[in-house]
Amino acid sequence: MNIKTDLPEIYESFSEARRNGFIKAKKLKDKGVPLIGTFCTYMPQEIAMSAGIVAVSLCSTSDETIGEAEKDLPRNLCPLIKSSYGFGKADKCPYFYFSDLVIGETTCDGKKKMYEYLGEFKPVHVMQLPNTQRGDYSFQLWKSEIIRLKDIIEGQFHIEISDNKIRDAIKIKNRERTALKEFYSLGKLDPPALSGSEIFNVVSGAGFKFNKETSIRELYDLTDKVKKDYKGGKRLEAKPRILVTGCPIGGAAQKVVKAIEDNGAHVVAFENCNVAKANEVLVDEEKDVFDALAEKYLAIGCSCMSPNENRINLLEKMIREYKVDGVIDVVLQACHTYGVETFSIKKFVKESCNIPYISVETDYSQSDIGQLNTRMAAFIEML
Ligand code: BJ8
Repeated sequence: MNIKTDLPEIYESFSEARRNGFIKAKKLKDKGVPLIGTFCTYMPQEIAMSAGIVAVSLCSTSDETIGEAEKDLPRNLCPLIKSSYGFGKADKCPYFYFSDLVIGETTCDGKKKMYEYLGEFKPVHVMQLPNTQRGDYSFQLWKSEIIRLKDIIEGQFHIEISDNKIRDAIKIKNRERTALKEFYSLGKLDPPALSGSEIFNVVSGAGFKFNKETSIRELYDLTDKVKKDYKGGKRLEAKPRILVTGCPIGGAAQKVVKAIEDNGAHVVAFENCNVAKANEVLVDEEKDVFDALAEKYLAIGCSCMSPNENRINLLEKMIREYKVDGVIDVVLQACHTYGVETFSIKKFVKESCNIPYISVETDYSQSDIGQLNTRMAAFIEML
């Protein structure tokens, strides 16, 4: 059953949000609203929101500008990094074009070195992210970097950001995360109510809805509609249930999700940044705002952290809650941190959760689609 056609227009509005957002971004700029471009989940969006600035995720998910990037960067580099740089260099990303400031973080080596070059096309501020979540010194460094970000935004845009404004932004962002979680938790239904691609498109699209109140309302409307239809008997055929983890998989890398779905399984859960990694944990609304933001964002379980226990903790919880039959770990070509981490994730999934695991390395080209289909079919066959 293709449930997509039965979903309300809201579904389309989320799926198309990134493209429709180009015009909205221009209108906001025309009204004098500043835009900040971001690349990573570690960027504390509440700081931008509290200044009345729109934070938007920059183009980094297609191979369109990789050729341009490879004139300056090594070919054997993660496609996400090459794409990010290429869009900036070629000036082909409307969000990059409209951004007054770009925020990067010292996550992986390739990204932090790339930001040095990106600074030639736009003002770039790089937040110094610690490489470990352990120890008070890491927490204090990250907290001071969040305060520095606030100071830089205040200086560049001549805006004063009060603690109360940050607290208000924390509350809105928490409400958005809760609405997103209500929606993507529909993946827990067994048999599923909707496909993994549909879940993924809505959650990714929400990042390009600049009016958070409207977005939150639409997410609840959509969740209610799916639940009502499910009770009425609209459900997908039962198939093996897959959790996808690893590198971000938006845009071109979504081909992996398609290959899973085309070869007889459902993706019911996404641990990646695009879905759970960013939204599962809320910001504490009672604490000092900088303590609370530092705590939430530093706890993100990305492979650039050493050790990275929080990824394992989230995986354990999701494998259990979503009744997962197999885990597929997606590694973008030349991503060393996620690549090296496949060893510990495989061990954890197979030995502690007793379910099958496979890792796949891919890039943004279409050249490995045949190979992806073969590998996914073989993996799903044995579930
Ligand atoms: S918090 S996952 S968005 S860093 S895939 S560029 S790590 S070589 S994207 Fe990421 Fe932030 Fe982590 Fe999330 Fe480097 Fe690997 Fe490329 Fe990566």
